[in-house]
Amino acid sequence: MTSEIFTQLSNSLIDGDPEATYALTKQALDAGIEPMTIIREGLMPGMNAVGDKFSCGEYFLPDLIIAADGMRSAMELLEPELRLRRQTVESPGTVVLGTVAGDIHEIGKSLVGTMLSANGFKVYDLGVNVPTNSFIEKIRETDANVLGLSALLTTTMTVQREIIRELTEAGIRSQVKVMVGGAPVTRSWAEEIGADGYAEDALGAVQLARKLSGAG
Ligand code: B1M
Repeated sequence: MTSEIFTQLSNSLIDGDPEATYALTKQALDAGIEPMTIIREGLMPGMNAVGDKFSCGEYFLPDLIIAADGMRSAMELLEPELRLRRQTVESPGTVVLGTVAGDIHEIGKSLVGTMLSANGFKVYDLGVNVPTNSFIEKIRETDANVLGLSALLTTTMTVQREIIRELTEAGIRSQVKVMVGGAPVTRSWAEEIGADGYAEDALGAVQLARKLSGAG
């Protein structure tokens, strides 16, 4: 039953049926499946398959948009459940988070934000297509100790590097640890641009933010 529902969930994204995605997510939660397992085993494979079909020209932009609608409707159900599973009481740190300028991919960044909040971090999520100076202003305003930069496009990964340079120019590089992520981002890219860490997924982002905050 469990693997069947994951296949159905994945197919509902591939078939562009957000109502089915919502209903199946609810069914999986009602069956007692952990929200993170639903994301990892059911939803991510579906989104990746949609991305692959887009890459090879089988799917077009409207297909991406409708798949994102399905994923968002599932997240409406899953986010409160993830928050309920909050694991710590004392805040390990403050994170300013956003998707870099020129990039409007939201879902993965928001999932990272939800998981950080669920693990006690104070999170300022600036949204998508965030101008560099907005990151800098928010770090100054909140005294954040971690900056999380998401980028989903090879063309916007380079903005992560620009932001790190701007932090140095603004004289605040030493106050904040920078973690980077997003589908095209790699550990070696993070090293190349002078980031303090790279996380592959939302759970990894929590572990990394804890480490960068000296909490784990
Ligand atoms: Co876009 N898109 N998209 N898209 N899209 C990708 C990223 C792409 C890989 C699809 C493909 O061709 N295979 C491709 C990028 C190719 C490249 O540059 N290498 C692509 C493209 C080309 C584009 C457009 C340029 C298409 C066009 O207009 N011709 C355009 C760009 C718009 C822009 O940003 N300027 C575009 C637009 C869109 C939509 C708006 C339609 C929609 C996004 C809707 C939204 O977010 N509200 C969309 C979607 C849905 C996708 C795919 C299919 C799915 C992304 C997603 O939500 N995944 C994607 C294909 C793919 O990723 N396989 C694709 C689910 C999400 C939970 O995962 O975001 O990877 P993800 O986040 C993960 C990890 O990456 C990580 O943790 C998350 C959870 O595990 N992570 C972090 C993310 N941020 C992190 C930060 C961290 C740490 C970890 O620390 C700070």
